[in-house]
Amino acid sequence: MKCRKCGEKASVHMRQHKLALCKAHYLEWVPEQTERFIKKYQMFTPDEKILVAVSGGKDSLGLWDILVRLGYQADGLYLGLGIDGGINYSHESQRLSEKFAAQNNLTLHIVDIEKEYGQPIPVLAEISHRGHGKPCAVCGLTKRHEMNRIARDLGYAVLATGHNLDDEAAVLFGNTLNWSSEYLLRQGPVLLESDGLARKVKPLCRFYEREMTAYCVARGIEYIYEECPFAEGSKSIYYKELLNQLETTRPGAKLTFYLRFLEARKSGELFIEKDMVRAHLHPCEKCGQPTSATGLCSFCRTMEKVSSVAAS
Ligand code: Q46
Ligand code: ZN
Ligand code: ZN
Repeated sequence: MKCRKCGEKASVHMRQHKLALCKAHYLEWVPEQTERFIKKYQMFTPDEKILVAVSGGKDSLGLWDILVRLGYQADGLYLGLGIDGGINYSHESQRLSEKFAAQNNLTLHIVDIEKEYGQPIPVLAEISHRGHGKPCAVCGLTKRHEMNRIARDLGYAVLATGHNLDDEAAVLFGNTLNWSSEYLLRQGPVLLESDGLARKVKPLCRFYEREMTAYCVARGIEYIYEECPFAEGSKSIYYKELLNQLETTRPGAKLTFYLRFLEARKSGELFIEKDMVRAHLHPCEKCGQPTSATGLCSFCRTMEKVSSVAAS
């Protein structure tokens, strides 16, 4: 297979685009495409400050690298979750995030959940009895809360995450199986700012996971290969496997599934947005972030529970 641009030996072949590229042209193509998506979905402009949620994995480090190469003002945020899982997961992912920031002279904000809230995520989950023995519910809640808090406190207009097409297609698949219209309405490359929350964007949402791996390898970015140990056996991994089977026989199926959804939603074929009753949001009495609950938001309620158990 030859590179479409220069005729040299191709190193990456993207069957869904019927496109093969050599390493040098692939490293140009990825940022060009990202820039195209940023503009198409009106994610942000060069004068907006972007906070990239960095986990030490290929997607978030790849995203940070691409945004900086494109000339955007992008700083990183690493959340220390305190997850070990026998592989020193948090420690290793923090080390690689810090290494990337130092090598590229970038600003990385670090929030250590244990220092901030007294316990690492697995213990917070255990004490609060949320999530049926898995820390993911408390972890997700905490990550969202902390990302919003840091973005607001440090004045970032936009919060960027490294979700790729495989992630987005798996979420879409799950939401479609359940016909979760509320979630389907909110899923997309951009979630606009509201009630003091920063805009959330996913600039990599049209790249396959393996394309991000190829990008990081070609760029020489060192990233953590292991997934969080608690991700094992999750529904999203199962959905990804199903979609990969589909993709093997029908190259491009994942991309079509996601893009057609975005088109259908935009054209109003799927849901009539104005008919959806939006929950009334007001600021949490403790942290000020918007919530539909009365009094405290679910993060603050969880933390109150943790401190009352710890005090008893
Ligand atoms: S939610 Fe669950 Fe992830 Fe948190 S505990 Fe690990 S797997 S990191 S995306
Ligand atoms: Zn080439
Ligand atoms: Zn709160």
